[in-house]
Amino acid sequence: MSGHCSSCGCHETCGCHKVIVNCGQGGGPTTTPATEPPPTQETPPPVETKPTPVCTMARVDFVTLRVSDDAEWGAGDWTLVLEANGIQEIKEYPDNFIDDDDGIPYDIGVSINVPIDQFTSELRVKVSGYERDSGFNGENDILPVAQRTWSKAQDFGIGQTFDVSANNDDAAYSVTARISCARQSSMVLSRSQLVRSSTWRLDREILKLAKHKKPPIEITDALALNQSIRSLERKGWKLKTVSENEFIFEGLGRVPSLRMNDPRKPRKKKGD
Ligand SMILES: [Ca+2]
Ligand SMILES: [Ca+2]
Ligand SMILES: [Ca+2]
Repeated sequence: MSGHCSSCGCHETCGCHKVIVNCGQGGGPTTTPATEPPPTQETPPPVETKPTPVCTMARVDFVTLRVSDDAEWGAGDWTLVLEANGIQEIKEYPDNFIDDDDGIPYDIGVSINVPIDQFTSELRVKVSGYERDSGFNGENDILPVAQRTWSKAQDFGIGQTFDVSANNDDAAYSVTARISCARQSSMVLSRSQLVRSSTWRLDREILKLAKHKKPPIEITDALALNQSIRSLERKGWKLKTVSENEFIFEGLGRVPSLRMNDPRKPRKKKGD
């Protein structure tokens, strides 16, 4: 191939493809005249953000217990069974600790981490337990089951604080629980995606400036990149690492979708 170059008469450093394009006159071998790329529109790079999981580990905090019937003549002896997607923790209160006459919330202070992967369809928060009885008092009193299920569509209840309550003949109570994301997921974006998602906004900004007869700003890749990073930060996604062309963000909540083009279609003139 380099032989083509020299016979073309171009200076030595030129590449073969350039030779044919630049030195057509009179010249060198025209073996492959169609080397110039066809004038097709540059296909836009894939614009979707990678569908990484939003939260890979949810945390359910069982915060407080309120009791309106303690299942005992005096104060009750409660054992709570706390559950999130089948993972159990036991909270045992001391004897005579739970008294519906108190009318106060009792601390629970139990957290359960629930892994979330692509097969997880829901997050079920469940409370059950018993009021301890023995001897003269007979068998334990079974506490009614209080539960709530959050679907994947509800983002597994992440960010929610809520009460579950239940009652039966023996006992009545409610538990306040809170779901948060314990492990943040990451989002990987390329430099060109980040630049592109801000460039059209900056373009629009320039039009606005022109309309108000203000001096234009110079759009550079660095400026656009910086704008995108800051905009993601405002949405709760922090730039964690940059490796080669990949920008890795960590955040909470839904992965934001980046808009790559101006959603406003250019206005058509009448008659078009
Ligand atoms: Ca009892
Ligand atoms: Ca009582
Ligand atoms: Ca008891």
